[in-house]
Amino acid sequence: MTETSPTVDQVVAAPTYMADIRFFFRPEDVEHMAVRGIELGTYDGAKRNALAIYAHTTQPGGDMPKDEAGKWSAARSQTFRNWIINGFPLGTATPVEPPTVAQPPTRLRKDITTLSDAEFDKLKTAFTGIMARDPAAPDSYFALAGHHGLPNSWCLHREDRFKPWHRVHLRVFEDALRSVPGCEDVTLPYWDIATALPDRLQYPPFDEYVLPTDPGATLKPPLAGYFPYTTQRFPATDIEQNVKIYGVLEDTATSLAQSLWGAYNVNGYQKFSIQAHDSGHGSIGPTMGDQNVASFDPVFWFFHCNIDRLWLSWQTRAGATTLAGFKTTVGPNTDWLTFPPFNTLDPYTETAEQTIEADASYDRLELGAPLAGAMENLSGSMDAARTFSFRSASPVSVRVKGIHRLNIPGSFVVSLLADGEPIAKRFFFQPNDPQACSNCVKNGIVNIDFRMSQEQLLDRTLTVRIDVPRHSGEIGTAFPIAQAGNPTINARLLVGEA
Ligand SMILES: [Cu+2]
Repeated sequence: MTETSPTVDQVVAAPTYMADIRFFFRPEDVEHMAVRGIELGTYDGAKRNALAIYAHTTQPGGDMPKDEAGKWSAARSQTFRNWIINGFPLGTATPVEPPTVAQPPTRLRKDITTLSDAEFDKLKTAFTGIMARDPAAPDSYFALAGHHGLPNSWCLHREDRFKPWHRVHLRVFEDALRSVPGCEDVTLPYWDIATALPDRLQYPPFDEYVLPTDPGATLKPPLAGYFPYTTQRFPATDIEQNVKIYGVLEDTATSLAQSLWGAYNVNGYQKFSIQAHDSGHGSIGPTMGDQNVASFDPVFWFFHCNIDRLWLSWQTRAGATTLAGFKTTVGPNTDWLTFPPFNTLDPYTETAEQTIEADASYDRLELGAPLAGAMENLSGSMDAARTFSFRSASPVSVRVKGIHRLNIPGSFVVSLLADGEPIAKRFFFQPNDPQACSNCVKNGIVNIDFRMSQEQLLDRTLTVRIDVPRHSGEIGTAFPIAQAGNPTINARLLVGEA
């Protein structure tokens, strides 16, 4: 990987995988051993093969790596030995300086509020250009939005390939913008959702989109209800309020502090960034909150550009901007990343592993606070060989676990109530008829995680409620919990290695 260890070559008494050991293996070493079926590039691989690694790399006599420059120093071998003796601690990532890229990506994406008037005019020309194309043309706005929503619904949400799929989706859309005459160098700007909805997105062609044809008509059976259709958004002040109510910025901050990419639906960067994404969708409007049509609202592209920027921010913090670096943050299962057909991103030809090294750069990444210290790797359970301690500041994870989302007719809101008063809410983004969405069906059972402080919960009675905002019939929007697959509520005090 291009990232290098923050520690100089000296013995580390209490090394961890994330802070020290993962930097000991060069991409060429990992590749070289992978062909022999020996995995060095992940935590599990390094742990499993630790004794053999130690024997083959320790001098004198160690025969790996083959080249003189790659030989391990006595200090490195001792550090590795300490890691084995201490029981292979995983630890947390120590944010490293952004790697210097030999050739920075040519596409620089900027904050939409900072575009010059000329740049903004060009962006308008590009959007207007693709919106005016025949909806049947593959590079029309209608067709490209239809990759994500109706009629194709190829988008991968709530699964491991969510971020890779959307990274390609954005680039393909940007390519279409660039195919408009005079817009060859245009890039898609982002809207930083931590700031109010920019004025610039509240006027044509960015305020709304009128569907030129029925996106449900070509489905078998046809899906009614989306034609005629004009995208709808909440007023900017409501959006700002919703972003707060749904904890979008909290989940984003939690995601950026994670050491590990994590497993889908369970932990790590993924878990909290997907939650923040979903809640962002729900904050913006009825169209953005409905997976069938969200991508037709022009704000979708600026919102998702920001999601991609946040992903690159996390990658940079966690030392995960290269494929080798990224793999050190992923758990034992990397099939979704590298093993066909589990890594495909239909309809695009790229596979998940090809999206890790970003093809665009951003004028600003979120590299704030955690850069000063370690990131976190908190969990509700820990290897008995490791030491941990409870602190009064330890957060509590309240997980609403096992929600059968396919039973729920549309996007929904999960609220955590203490003594009957909502203390936190999260929005879950899905189509109105999730049973008809094949990607949804593959991940039908989901969890929502609330990360709370102990004071918010102590001596209070906790309950959960599910609402479906688009249903506001006689009984209101409440959805019977029992019909959502009888989810359980798990509360766990989160601990890290002491
Ligand atoms: Cu989205």
